[in-house]
Amino acid sequence: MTPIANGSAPESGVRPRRALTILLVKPKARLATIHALQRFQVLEPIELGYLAAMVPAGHQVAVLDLRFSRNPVSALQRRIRDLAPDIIGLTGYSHEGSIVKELAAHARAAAPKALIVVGGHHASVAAEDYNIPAIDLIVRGEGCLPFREIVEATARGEPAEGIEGVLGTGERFDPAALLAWPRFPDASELPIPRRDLWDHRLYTCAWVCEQGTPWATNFPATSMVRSSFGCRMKCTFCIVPQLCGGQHRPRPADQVAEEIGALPTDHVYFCDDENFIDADFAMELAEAIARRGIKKRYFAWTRATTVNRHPEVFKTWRQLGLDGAFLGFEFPTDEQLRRVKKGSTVADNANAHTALRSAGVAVHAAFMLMPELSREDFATLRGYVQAMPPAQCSITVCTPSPGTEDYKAMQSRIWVKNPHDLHDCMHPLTPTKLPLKEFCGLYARQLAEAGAKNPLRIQRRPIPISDMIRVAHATYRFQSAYRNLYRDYPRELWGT
Ligand code: B12
Ligand code: SF4
Repeated sequence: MTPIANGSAPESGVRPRRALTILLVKPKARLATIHALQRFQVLEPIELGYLAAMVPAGHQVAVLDLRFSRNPVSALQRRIRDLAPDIIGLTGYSHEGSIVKELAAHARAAAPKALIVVGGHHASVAAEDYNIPAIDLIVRGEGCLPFREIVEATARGEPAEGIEGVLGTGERFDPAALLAWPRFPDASELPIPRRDLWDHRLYTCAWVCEQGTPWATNFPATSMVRSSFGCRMKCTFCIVPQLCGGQHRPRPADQVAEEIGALPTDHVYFCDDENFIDADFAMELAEAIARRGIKKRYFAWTRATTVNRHPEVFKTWRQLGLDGAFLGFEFPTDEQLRRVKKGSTVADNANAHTALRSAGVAVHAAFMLMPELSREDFATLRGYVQAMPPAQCSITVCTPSPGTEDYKAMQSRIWVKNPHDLHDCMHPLTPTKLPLKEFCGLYARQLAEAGAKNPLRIQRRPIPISDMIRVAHATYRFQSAYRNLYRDYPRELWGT
């Protein structure tokens, strides 16, 4: 059972009138593709840890991660019965939007007096979807400060109104508020997430590196750390430029280093949008970590152009323990890269790949498929991946996030009733040129072939038997989830 803990944030001058109990919930996804992904990687509910850290002292907070529940609805009902929460907070990505609404309805039935608040990516980009009676408040954007104000108002017995970034529902829902993106707070105002609210050993990640230690696990317990927000680039399929106004905003380096030093795990997955785009900050953070003598392993997201401009940053970070870097390769041709304003070329990707590997950093190469791909286009991608040096590959389908110009442009062609339900970046949202079933078959085959490029497979280093079984099982489930993803569509769209 997840521990309950007292809120830890210092009070901001207003004494709580009533001690509240707060339950924060991470939903369990419905799609088999996401379950398959989670067999390789299931990371901390860090967004809930952030919110919990903002709850003023004197209130009680618990985190319920339903990803581990066989029956999420009864797990939620049980927890509500045990805790009788005054506030229930739910987070969710777009593909979880319907699940969040269902959970909110169950929560409402189980705790009719509780305030039900939703936040997370779907709330930020499609708040109108949450305008239902089971939900009281919708928080858009960074939730720490608004959540704290919601808790304080509720403790005073006042309605949580007029808080920036917070929308009421029903008659209080204000569509005009959606015209502007929520502003990001000063990064230094954010707290250190409460990681004591979950068991860190549950959160593991298939760890990629160029030279692994014999018999070390492939799935170490991993913590997430956010060292910055946002990205300066403007790729047209990505929501980050809107959410962060095109700015990259680092947290104070010493604060991040302190947080890393106190982590319960040796492995750190950075959940920044782009970790190294500000080379000065990247070096400052490296310095702050090195000065404290912190020894951890790191995985971070970056761009080819960042690597090529600042190879020295990656050499320094390699010495600190950077094992792997996520690079958005996206497409195998310059024409496709230009179309999404990626700001890099095929040659940039290849150079960055070589530079990282020669520094000893393994590459996670992320590709996207366009729904319009023909058999020849799939063959081009196959050839490209086959010729590439070793890399852990991921392949998604380009499905721009709601809120982007690309999403608006494709909206009239969306071929399913509730696109949010399939918005896991693996389900094509517009018609595929090939019959959908064939598209899925080629997609699964491409993933299988790309899997053979994984440095971990190439190393052939001995791993624990339990890991071998886990990898074999996860790979089988992964393949079949992708081959069969057409089944998530109405039968008439499957094609022959
Ligand atoms: C790290 C990351 C991952 C990690 C792990 C995330 C995790 N915890 O499991 C991995 C690599 C596994 C991953 C996977 C996926 N991801 Co991802 N990921 C990110 C990334 C880069 C950072 C997310 C993060 O952890 N941020 C740090 C936390 C602290 O911030 P936060 O989540 O925004 O939470 C704050 C606010 O949103 C708000 N808030 C959140 N919840 C709540 C709840 C309440 C009640 C309140 C009041 C406020 C609130 O306050 C929080 C506190 O700071 C984002 C990009 C981005 N800019 O956020 C994409 C992003 C979230 N991912 C996205 C997607 C699509 C996916 C995948 C579906 C992609 C795929 N096919 O692989 C999968 C799905 C995973 C899943 N389990 O469902 C999209 C979501 C789009 C959408 N509209 O939903 C994003 C925005 C990327 C993008 N550019 O489009 N992801
Ligand atoms: S895809 Fe990556 S590089 Fe492009 S805008 Fe989004 S975060 Fe930045």
